[in-house]
Amino acid sequence: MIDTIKTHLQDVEVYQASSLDEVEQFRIAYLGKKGHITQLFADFRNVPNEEKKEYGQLLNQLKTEAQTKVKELQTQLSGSQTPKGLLNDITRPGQPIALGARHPISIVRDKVIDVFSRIGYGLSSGPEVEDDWHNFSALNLPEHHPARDMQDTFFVQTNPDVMLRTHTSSVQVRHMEANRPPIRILSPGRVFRNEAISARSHCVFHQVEGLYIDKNVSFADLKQTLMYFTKAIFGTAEIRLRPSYFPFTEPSAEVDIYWGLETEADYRITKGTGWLEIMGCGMVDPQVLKNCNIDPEEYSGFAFGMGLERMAMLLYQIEDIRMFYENDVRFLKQFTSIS
Ligand code: 2NL
Repeated sequence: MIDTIKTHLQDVEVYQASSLDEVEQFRIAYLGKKGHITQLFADFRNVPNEEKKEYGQLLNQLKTEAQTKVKELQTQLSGSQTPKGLLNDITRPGQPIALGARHPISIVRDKVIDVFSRIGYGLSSGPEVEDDWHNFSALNLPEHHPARDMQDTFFVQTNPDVMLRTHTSSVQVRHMEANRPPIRILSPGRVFRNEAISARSHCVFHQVEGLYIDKNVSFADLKQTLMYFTKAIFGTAEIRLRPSYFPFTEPSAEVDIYWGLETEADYRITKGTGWLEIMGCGMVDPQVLKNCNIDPEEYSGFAFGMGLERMAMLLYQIEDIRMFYENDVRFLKQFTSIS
């Protein structure tokens, strides 16, 4: 019986495994409930008295060595060796790569561009630092209009003729100056207002404006275009045009869509009316056409403007405008696309 233990001791000493599975088999064979060592402990009572001492010592030694061996092999095989084998496996599936996500403002802007491109609108861009003519005067903003005030406009180097554009209408003025009708353009871009930052407003935000000028363009054309647009973006063509005022359009209107009153949030968003203002629009004021060398007797047109932050907040249920500019990846990772 002592010889059996000695044989096991040798076997354990030389044992090598090439996988964790093999080590587990080894552990069960020696240390498991029905393993050699358990069995040898059970046989202890049958050992002749004079051999008991040596038997006990050797058996304890065997147990310790088997346990050490198992630990050793487990550490070895769960360390560098397993991955090395895997790395050599060319059939192994690739590791997922963390991808960046598009910014919600970019997603919404591109969606708006896509919707209008399908009815013939092209793109126009222009400078963010503007002069008084393109940002204000050509657009019929009278000299003492509040929008011209220091309170609302960022002037550059205190020069009253150099400012950050307060809307992308300035781009459309430049486009009209440089092109003959028919004109069908969108001007998306960053605009600047000297406003306190809050959950609802920011001093830098994004706009898309649109302009359509041709012979016989009517208010009915404007309404149809808006219905096509709201259907594509918000899924509803149920709109109403509320009379409003802009210095550069006449008549002017605010566009509301019927948002509905199904949830508590709908009551909050629509102030209990079910209607939601999404943009402003109007027929281009004849004086603005004249300012851009377009004859208002021959041509007419409409224009509209919307805030992209507002659109994105409605479409993605974002409560605070500041989220757009903080670049918190936990926020940015959430946006895929809008249907
Ligand atoms: C709004 C309202 C609007 C325009 C923008 C425009 C441009 C030219 C001539 C006439 Cl060149 N109008 N743009 C017209 C009406 C409304 O924007 O609420 N924007 C966020």
